[in-house]
Amino acid sequence: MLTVHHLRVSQSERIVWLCEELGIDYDLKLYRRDPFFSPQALKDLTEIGTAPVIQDGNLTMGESAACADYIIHKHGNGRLALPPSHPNYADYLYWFHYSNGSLQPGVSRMLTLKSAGIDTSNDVFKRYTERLHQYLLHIDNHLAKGNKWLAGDEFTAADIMTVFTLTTMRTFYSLDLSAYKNILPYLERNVQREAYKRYREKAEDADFPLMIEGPAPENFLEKVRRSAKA
Ligand SMILES: N[C@@H](CCC(=O)N[C@@H](CS)C(=O)NCC(=O)O)C(=O)O
Repeated sequence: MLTVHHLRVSQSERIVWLCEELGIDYDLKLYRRDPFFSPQALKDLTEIGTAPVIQDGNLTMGESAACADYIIHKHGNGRLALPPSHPNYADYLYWFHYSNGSLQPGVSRMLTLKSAGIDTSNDVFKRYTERLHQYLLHIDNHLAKGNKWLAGDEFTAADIMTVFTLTTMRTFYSLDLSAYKNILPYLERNVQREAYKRYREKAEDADFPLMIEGPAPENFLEKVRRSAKA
């Protein structure tokens, strides 16, 4: 039986959502942040200690893109990936990898710079702010061309990989998406999916805001820091 280890309010939501979309059997283990990073039980599973982690027989593996690919091909008969014979195969590959190769690092970098207290008038901060805008605009422009999903007409794992950064991740870095008029309805389409709703219930993330509105959501990090000081 496949086991999925999910840290609440984290990028492991992708893997729970994926399993729900595929309709496969899996055992879900839930963890809470302690207070911000992984709790010890999750840290003990891999050398890096981050979520997601999956276990399947003798295998224990992290990295959300690797976990997604593994589950799709080992347990999902390749569903939610496009095969090389599909006309949109390259789009699928591109957007699947863009999520963790460019977009997620783009937001994480801003989070790191801000957490380190960098002056926002600093040239490095300005350059990476502009780069993040490019990353988001790139998605927005692609959706504006009539692409319902990132790989075209079909919903795929490329969407599952991307939505975390445009939603839940915004609670760690208060990203304002108001300017991206095609991303917002795209997010709405994703969260309306029955499998997404099931992931939220099963992962006990349903009390957490969806974060699909334009204005920047409240910063979780600040909240944790404030409650630690109180
Ligand atoms: N590139 C990795 C990143 C994993 C990662 O940083 N996960 C975060 C959750 S968003 C985490 O586990 N944070 C807790 C910690 O670092 O202790 C992936 O895609 O799985």
